[in-house]
Amino acid sequence: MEIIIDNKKIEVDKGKTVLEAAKENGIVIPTLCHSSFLEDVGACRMCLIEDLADGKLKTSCTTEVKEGMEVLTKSERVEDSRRTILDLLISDHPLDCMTCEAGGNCILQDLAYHYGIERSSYGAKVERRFEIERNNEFIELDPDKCILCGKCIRVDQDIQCSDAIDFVDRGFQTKVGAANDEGLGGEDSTCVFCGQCVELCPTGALSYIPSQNKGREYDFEKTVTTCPYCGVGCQLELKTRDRKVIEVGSVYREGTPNPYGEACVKGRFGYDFINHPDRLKKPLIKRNGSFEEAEWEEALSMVAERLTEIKDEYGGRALAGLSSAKCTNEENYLMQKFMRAVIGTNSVDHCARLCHASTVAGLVKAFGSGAMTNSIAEIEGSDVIFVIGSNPTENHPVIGSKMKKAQKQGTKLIVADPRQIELSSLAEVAIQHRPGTDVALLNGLIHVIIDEGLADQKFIEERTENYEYLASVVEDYTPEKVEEITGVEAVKIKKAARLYAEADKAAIYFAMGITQHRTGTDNVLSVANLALLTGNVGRESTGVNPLRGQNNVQGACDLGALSNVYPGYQSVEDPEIKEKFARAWETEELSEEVGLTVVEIFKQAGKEIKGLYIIGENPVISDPDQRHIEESLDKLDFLVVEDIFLTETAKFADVVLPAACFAEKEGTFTNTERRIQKVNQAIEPPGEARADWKIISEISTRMGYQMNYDSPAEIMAEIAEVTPIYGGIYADRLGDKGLQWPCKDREDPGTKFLHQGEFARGKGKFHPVTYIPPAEEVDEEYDFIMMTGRMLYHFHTGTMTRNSEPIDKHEPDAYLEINEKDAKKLRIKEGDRVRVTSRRGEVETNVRIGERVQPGQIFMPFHYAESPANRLTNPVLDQDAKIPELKVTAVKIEKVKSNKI
Ligand SMILES: Nc1nc2c(c(=O)[nH]1)N[C@H]1C(S)=C(S)[C@@H](COP(=O)(O)OP(=O)(O)OC[C@H]3O[C@@H](n4cnc5c(=O)[nH]c(N)nc54)[C@H](O)[C@@H]3O)O[C@H]1N2
Ligand SMILES: Nc1nc2c(c(=O)[nH]1)N[C@H]1C(S)=C(S)[C@@H](COP(=O)(O)OP(=O)(O)OC[C@H]3O[C@@H](n4cnc5c(=O)[nH]c(N)nc54)[C@H](O)[C@@H]3O)O[C@H]1N2
Ligand code: SF4
Ligand code: SF4
Ligand code: SF4
Ligand SMILES: [Mo]
Repeated sequence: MEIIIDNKKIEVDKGKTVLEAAKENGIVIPTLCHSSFLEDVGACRMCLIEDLADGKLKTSCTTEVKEGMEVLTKSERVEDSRRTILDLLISDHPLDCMTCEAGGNCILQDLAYHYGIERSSYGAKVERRFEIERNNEFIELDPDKCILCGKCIRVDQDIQCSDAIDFVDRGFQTKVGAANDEGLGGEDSTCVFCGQCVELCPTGALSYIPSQNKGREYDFEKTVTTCPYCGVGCQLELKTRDRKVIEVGSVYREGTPNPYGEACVKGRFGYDFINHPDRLKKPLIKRNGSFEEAEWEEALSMVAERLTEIKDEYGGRALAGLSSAKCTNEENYLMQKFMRAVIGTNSVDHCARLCHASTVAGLVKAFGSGAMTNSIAEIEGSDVIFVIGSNPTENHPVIGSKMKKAQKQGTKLIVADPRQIELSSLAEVAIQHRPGTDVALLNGLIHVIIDEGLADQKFIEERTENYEYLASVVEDYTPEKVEEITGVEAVKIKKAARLYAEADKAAIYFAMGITQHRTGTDNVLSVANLALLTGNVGRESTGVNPLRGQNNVQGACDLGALSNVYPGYQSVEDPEIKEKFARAWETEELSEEVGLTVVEIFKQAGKEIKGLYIIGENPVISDPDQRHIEESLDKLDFLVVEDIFLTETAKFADVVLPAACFAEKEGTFTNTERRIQKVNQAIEPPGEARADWKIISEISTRMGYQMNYDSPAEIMAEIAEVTPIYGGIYADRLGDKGLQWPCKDREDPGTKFLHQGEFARGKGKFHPVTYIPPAEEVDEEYDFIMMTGRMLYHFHTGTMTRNSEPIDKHEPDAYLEINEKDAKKLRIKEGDRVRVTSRRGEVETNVRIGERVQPGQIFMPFHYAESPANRLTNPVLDQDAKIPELKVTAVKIEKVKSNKI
């Protein structure tokens, strides 16, 4: 339709608001309470316009366009009203703009300046009416500066879905407040410090508590880049000054994993590690048992010489490399190329082995591709979401929020987790099965679906194979039998089965609760069976979605940092593929023998393996059976560790090389939905630290294999040539929102969801599996089952989050979760210290009592070097995927010391 704004004719779509129409046509209407992705409430009245039809002033954010409508956005009446509104707003607003944290980043200040209002004509003396709330490490609220626009509340409730804040209604004393008005850090507060409310606040009412003298918004340089923590791949804006990251702002961009500027506490506040004084700044060489600083030249030559010596003496297979899911795609590509083309071994692996190795093994068998089938943006469209062995609100928080949003809008959740996680409380069916019984549970669901005729026969006939075999194997798994194995009531199993099978679009999301078992691959196959049975693959908002963990674990796998495949999952055992890479890389070193995996490398240390090159991994804390890992590292002839900190692992090294972190280099990360996104350099590396791709190239060149890349873009171009799924990925094509593989050539726009019409392997294949119990079960001595995993605030071995001040202050101590009933039996109270012992070792930690875990089970995060969960874990492996059983360990618990407080 046609309307006239400020005497200008404008074409506009029906259903738009006047504000939107104006914005689309470059006409600026000031707003305070509006945001393009939040519901408009017309609260601030700054966006007034004059409607010439009736002469009335209307809020443009809530007024829909009408054919032939004529409005003025800057008439005298409009501008006068705005001035009056601002005057009023400022009448009780403290005018400490000179010292206000929001200075330079305050819409109210900008508007007051624009409308020439220096102080309120109402002459009110601004007195403090409220206390400033600062009872947490991250965010402060100064209610006196609040103009009650409600943006913070809307983003908290509608996007973040934490329902942490609301108006606390006391008439004139109305303000924004958290639970019981006890502040965001209050005991009952549900705030998770994502910072989205701060980002949208148009004044200084909500602000970040700066950990340093941060300066003004206009002093900052700004660089958009990809978050270095989890696989969601949020886009973040690094604000920097004097070579330091000072603050992390939101990026609002359609088509990214976080279009509404979403983030979690780690992405938002976990940046102090970048400028931490302990960052490695110079290479270190160990002499007589202690490290000495060295020049790059000496360190690189030493690494090249020692690796060459070992290779000459024992052959390339005596060396192994661990690549890094923290590093870029380009760096992972170079690392595996170096190990294969220069050293001559396929023993290059990385933490995916401890993570989703079983996913890749299982899904390749079932579908032909191991990646997440669908995209993050499709979450909202699912009718049912089945979350099994994944705790998204803590570990993929932006995805967790999207699930909560979907649930608010009517999507039904099924959650299967031995613990009661946050999503369990929102679930239509919440299942708490015994750890390690997932195959039985999933077979039970499949049994009910077949039994009740709820399977998708058409899909099974047209698109799958091996169904009959599946049907015969699950016949045994009656709900009653499954109840015995899993501890889940038969009626609940039936209810979950019906809910999932009867949905039009049902999606499964899973992670470590499924993969980290000696039956990890079986678990994944069971998940795939369930989806195939009901036709929930190859369509929008359905699928089998492994949530990938590290920021670039998807990319590290894609680019061949795995001991059995070249980039693009091309088998090392296939002679033709080997030939192709030998030609492309101009080398004769390539081996057709599958290399050793992470855990196997340590098992062979001192035997088959003499030297190890570790980039960006900290296995002393992250691998199972710590004592064994330490002994293995000791047995090596030569260890080189390339990291950003002197980690527990680096301490064992002969040479330590200082690496640049994500904020200090260029490249790309691939997120969980297969989206390749840019990593942009914001600051220079500290001291003499260098980007990993440069370090690998230098070592390679010194070993006689030239690597002379000018930039990561040049490496990406080489990747595209040898990696069909990345065939169309070039740095210049990535733009603002990246590209999702498979992307075969420069014209290919990438792929939103997989297996549409046909599976990557042709037909989807059912793989019936039978239930095998975990390797360790409780006995008289070890009478608890310990699960290990993560919590919201910390990341893995803590090098990043525990070196980020506000986060570490908020969550300083190691702990385990135990059920109230067990605590009572053991006579332990909250905060008591206990000793946890397994067949492999013991640790001490503090107790958190609650109902998150069931009796007989405990949960321990593995983030804490002082109480390392992996001192206890069992290195038993899944035979297919070689993933260790990190989720089930038999332990005993003894009280050591009472909590004094
Ligand atoms: N805050 C934070 N976020 C992270 C990380 C981090 O360290 N910290 N790490 C990243 C990485 S690399 C990864 S891989 C992901 C992991 O993300 P998740 O897989 O979500 O993390 P976990 O806490 O290891 O395990 C998930 C859940 O599995 C449950 N579980 C335990 N045993 C079983 C079982 O036998 N069956 C089932 N069905 N469930 C079980 C646990 O109770 C837990 O809630 O997180 C990523 N995101
Ligand atoms: N008990 C138990 N153990 C587990 C798990 C579990 O659930 N339970 N989960 C497993 C899983 S899923 C995973 S993924 C692993 C993770 O295990 P790791 O990968 O070992 O853990 P991180 O702490 O992420 O290690 C990353 C290292 O890279 C460094 N780093 C960061 N950025 C850069 C960079 O740009 N360059 C270089 N060179 N280094 C950099 C960091 O300082 C850190 O030392 O842990 C596994 N271990
Ligand atoms: S920080 Fe996040 S969770 Fe906390 S109140 Fe603000 S939007 Fe809500
Ligand atoms: S705190 Fe900020 S965003 Fe929230 S209502 Fe007040 S002014 Fe608006
Ligand atoms: S959800 Fe993941 S990617 Fe996003 S900010 Fe948090 S840690 Fe970073
Ligand atoms: Mo992981």
